Amino acid sequence: MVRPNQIATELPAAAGGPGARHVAQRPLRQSGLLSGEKLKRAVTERARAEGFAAMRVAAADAIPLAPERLRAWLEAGYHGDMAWMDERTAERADPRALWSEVRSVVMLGMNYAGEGDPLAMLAEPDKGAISLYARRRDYHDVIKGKLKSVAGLLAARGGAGVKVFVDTAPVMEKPLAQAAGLGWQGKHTVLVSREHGSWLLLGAIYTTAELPADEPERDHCGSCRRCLEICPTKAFPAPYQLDARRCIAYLTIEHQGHIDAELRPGIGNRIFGCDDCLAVCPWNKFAAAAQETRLALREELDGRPLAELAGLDDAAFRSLFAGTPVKRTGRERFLRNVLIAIGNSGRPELADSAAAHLDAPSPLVRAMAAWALRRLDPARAAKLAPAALRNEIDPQVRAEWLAPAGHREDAA
Ligand code: B12
Ligand code: SF4
Ligand code: SF4
Repeated sequence: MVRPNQIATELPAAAGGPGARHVAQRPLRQSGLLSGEKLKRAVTERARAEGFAAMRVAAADAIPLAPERLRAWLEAGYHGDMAWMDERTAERADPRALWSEVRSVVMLGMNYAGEGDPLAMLAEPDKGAISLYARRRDYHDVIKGKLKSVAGLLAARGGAGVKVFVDTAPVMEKPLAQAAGLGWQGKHTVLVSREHGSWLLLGAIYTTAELPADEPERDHCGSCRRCLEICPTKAFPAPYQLDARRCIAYLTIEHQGHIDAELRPGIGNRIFGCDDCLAVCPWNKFAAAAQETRLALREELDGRPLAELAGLDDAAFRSLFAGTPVKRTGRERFLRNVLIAIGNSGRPELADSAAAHLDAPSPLVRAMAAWALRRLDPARAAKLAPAALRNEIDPQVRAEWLAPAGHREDAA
């Protein structure tokens, strides 16, 4: 998951990144440098010590199908309003276009499996379900620091240039991870590992070192279709293809505008991200719970009452979600999501929580407050509508008040 304003800061300015700077500051003692298998072994040991569950290497030219596949995905419009996915596409699809000197790509995976059923909260519609990756410290911060440590060793012991990436740069992490043999891209498009199931977060180190490449992993999905069938918003036009515009992760995290009425019921009580297609994968049975303490789950974030979440003011929102990916999305979009969950809850007692936001400064929030109230307490909404419409100038908020009862999303 990426924010456009982070792309630039994610790319180390100096050609070698932090590790290379380290090298440049010291005279190279050529005799002490490692190469080939020995260097790879030293890097693997450091990766293990930093808590990575898996590490493997791909050659820089290992994803020849990526440019065509990325182009097809973008041409289909599946990226929605993530305009940054349609920028720097040559660099994204080929590591050598991003950095001409790169020879090897070290791919690393951090296990974030939980202990219980990741979908348990979906059975409690008056509570908010937050996806597993987001109920903890932001992985970008945690993994970036660890990647720098591994890259630093690679630079110091191999005399190599390095750049580190986690999520926010034009890098196709999943195809690279498959090419390196960390796992394969399942039919849900996420990388699945035979040891860790769907629960690996990825990071990459580009390096000028020629490291021995590992074998790519092959597809082990077989005839299984579980992930495709469970998707609540039917976001897979075909196996191995995701239309992000219909994916709840995109809608609740990346999408800045109003969420289409047709898609709202499928969102249920998922207020930040979605784990459904990942959680049903049979390969998860081999996954052990995450050990990395800096990625420890913050249990208190799971299943908070929607009424409480809708009542958080800005300071309380920031304090509750400090350090997590939820905070980055901001309170306005968070409230939009919470109000959709309230509208989906089927609990008339939550109507007050919706009504409390009818006069919110943000049209995004006002619109979803009207939608939720109309679903939970149509009679009260009908009484309030004339006054609301007299004062409302935003066309999309007006449209929520004026949509015919039982409008199209109820048929979805
Ligand atoms: C954009 C993005 C999103 C978008 C789009 C997701 C997508 N599938 O592209 C949205 C916002 C929806 C999203 C959601 C999520 N994301 Co995200 N996201 C990214 C990001 C930044 C880029 C992904 C990308 O390049 N997409 C473009 C398309 C073209 O690439 P693709 O999915 O690889 O598409 C391939 C297939 O279509 C394939 N293909 C096409 N036809 C065929 C045919 C066959 C036969 C085969 C085999 C393949 C195939 O070819 C394409 C190229 O390889 C990456 C980080 C990064 N820089 O890589 C994280 C990343 C993929 N996200 C991640 C996570 C954790 C998630 C969520 C689980 C979060 C959540 N719980 O809510 C969900 C998962 C939803 C899902 N089912 O994908 C992790 C996944 C880790 C892993 N194990 O794979 C990543 C790698 C971030 C990280 N550093 O860990 N994400
Ligand atoms: S994350 Fe959820 S909405 Fe997105 S594709 Fe998977 S199941 Fe569908
Ligand atoms: S649920 Fe089945 S089809 Fe989907 S990724 Fe896992 S094994 Fe593949």
